[in-house]
Amino acid sequence: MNPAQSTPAQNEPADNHSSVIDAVRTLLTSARKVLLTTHRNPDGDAMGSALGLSWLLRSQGLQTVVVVPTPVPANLLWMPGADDVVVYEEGKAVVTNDIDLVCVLDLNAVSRLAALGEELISSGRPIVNIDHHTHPEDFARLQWIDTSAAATAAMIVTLSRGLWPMTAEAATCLYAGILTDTGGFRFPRTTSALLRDVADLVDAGADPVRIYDEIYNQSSFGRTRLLGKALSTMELHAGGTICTMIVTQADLQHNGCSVDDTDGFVSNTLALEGVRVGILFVEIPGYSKTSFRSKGTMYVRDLAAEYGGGGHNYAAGARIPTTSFTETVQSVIKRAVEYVGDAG
Ligand SMILES: [Mn+2]
Repeated sequence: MNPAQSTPAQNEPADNHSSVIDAVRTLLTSARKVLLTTHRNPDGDAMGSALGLSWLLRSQGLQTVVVVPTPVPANLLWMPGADDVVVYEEGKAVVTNDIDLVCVLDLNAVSRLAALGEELISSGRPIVNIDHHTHPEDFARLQWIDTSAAATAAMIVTLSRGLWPMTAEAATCLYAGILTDTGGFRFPRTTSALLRDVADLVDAGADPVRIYDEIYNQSSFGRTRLLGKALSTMELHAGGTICTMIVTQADLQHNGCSVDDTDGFVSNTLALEGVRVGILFVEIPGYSKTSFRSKGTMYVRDLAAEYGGGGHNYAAGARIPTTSFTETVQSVIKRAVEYVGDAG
């Protein structure tokens, strides 16, 4: 039983958050033009929360612009508003004079904005941070952090309730964010309250069949072949409680894939009976993009943090510098075995 599920009140419209939610609402509704942004390599929740909030603000007559530090992945380009998203280019200013508020979504550290973060901070504009990751940095004027939220998109649903009517475009984006961050309503924090919110999104026009199809049924042939290769590298450690998976540069090139194509691969490690920790290593020149997943009473956030990474208790990641990818993989596995042993 995970901690979030054992306390049913945690995913209710949180009373302990109500004053900060009110403050966020006040800041957002008093702005004229809001720049919304999210983390590099944006995922479904990053794009879903940014675009979803953008649509809601626009429905209230505000102007918005969504800026991302790195391009929107191909399987999210269908999202309403994705065409108008600005991909940040260093040296090309995005904080124009008319922007009076910056809203940073689904991230807890300025470094995850890459070079865009520096421009936002130095612009001096007030920053609102809405996020559900643990251990947030203190970089915003106003921070609303709810680590019990299944997705940042779910926090936007809470934010809008009783304030702004849900539109079909916003509902579609927010549904996509919740769908992806819960792994299709399977991961911890998939509470009854969340599913009621999701039902409201469907009532407002989100189409579960179409959204699933757009996100999950668009794999290229190369990506599925790459998954096959990755599955064939799986190894068990620590008495079958750790499962590792490896994707090399050669695998990516051979199948015409980029690192984004490995998104979601790691969840296969937790599908094995007895496995409590899953690790995916993707070889990038100079580092290993390392994804950690866990279940039950095992948390991997602290393990990722040992390598300068972070994330959630059950889903975390780190970019681990490498001189030899193979040696890095072996040393992380060794440490993970100790980590699982320590946790008992
Ligand atoms: Mn998220």
